[in-house]
Amino acid sequence: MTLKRRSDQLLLRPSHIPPSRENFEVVGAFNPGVAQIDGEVVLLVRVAERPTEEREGFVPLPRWVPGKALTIDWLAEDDVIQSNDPRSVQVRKTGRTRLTYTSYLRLVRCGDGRSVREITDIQLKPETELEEFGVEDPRITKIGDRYYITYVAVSRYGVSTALASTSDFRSFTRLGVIFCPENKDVVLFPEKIGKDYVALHRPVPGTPFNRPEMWIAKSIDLTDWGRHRWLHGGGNDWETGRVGAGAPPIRVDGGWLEIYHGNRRPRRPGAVGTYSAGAMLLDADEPWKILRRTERPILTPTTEFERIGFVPNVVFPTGVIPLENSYLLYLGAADTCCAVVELDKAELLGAMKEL
Ligand code: MAN
Repeated sequence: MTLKRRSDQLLLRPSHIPPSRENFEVVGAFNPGVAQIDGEVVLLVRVAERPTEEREGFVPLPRWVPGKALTIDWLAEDDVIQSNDPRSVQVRKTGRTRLTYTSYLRLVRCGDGRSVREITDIQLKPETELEEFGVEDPRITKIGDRYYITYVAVSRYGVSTALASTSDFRSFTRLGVIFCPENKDVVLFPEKIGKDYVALHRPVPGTPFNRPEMWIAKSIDLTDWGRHRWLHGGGNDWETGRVGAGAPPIRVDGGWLEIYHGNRRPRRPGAVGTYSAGAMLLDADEPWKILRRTERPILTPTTEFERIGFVPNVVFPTGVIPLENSYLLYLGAADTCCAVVELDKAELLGAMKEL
């Protein structure tokens, strides 16, 4: 049984965001990083856009030229392999993946966090050669008086995770790639544990020894990460495909609360498989120890906006704001929209068991 939702609210649809250029359409406004600044909830939303122009017999694949603008590589249809997954194609000659869209990040102000107040022009766009296919899926952690944003950087060199920081959500300082390909779902803990900063990350093994699973690492400066340990590999039926950190961990009684995602291994090859959310409690001082975990997901795709979209049946938690008796959990829905779900605090904490 999933948790009862006190409320769920669709915050943003792609149609709410104007395309950033002519001849492009917004296909997703999803997977938002979440922070509170000056008493207001702000989202850094992943905006995915794709070209609208069509050329008979060709597939348009967007790419940022570092230091310049966005360009489109037109590949002949015969030169690419298309699958059931609309997000990417494979280039026949090289066997490499290209995305059919490109993503950038855009700041949206949400007042008390339950509705959109302003879609701003503040953007974090791809800039470096390691970001040429897009920047995606930001997670935000306030450490001291700065906000640190981990985000996915996609390029011909693979899918890595980079770090940026800001004090005001107007200008951003890029701190470079912190986890090399393939690694995503990186979230930072909001304070040092002992002498170290701590991150959860999710390497994707290239050999079939294992599936994509959650790891934990330490750093003395937030940019050089080491002392890695394996943390969690799924185990229940809803998380047989892949697992990854969702919201940055928050401190609760007895440890750290981590709300993560699990993907059920798809039956059809090329399909994506349902994404659900679960929760785990990590030890306060030794966060590589899982004290308790939810056996069943706390959320599965149930609303129309979670079930129908660019990638159907996805709830992808990316940030949490604690209120007095509840949590506002922010999520990407169906790789298309942003939503916020309110969950009862006691019910969520009580759903985690020693497994
Ligand atoms: C996966 C999905 C996509 C994403 C690519 C690259 O295919 O998460 O949304 O664009 O990886 O990160």
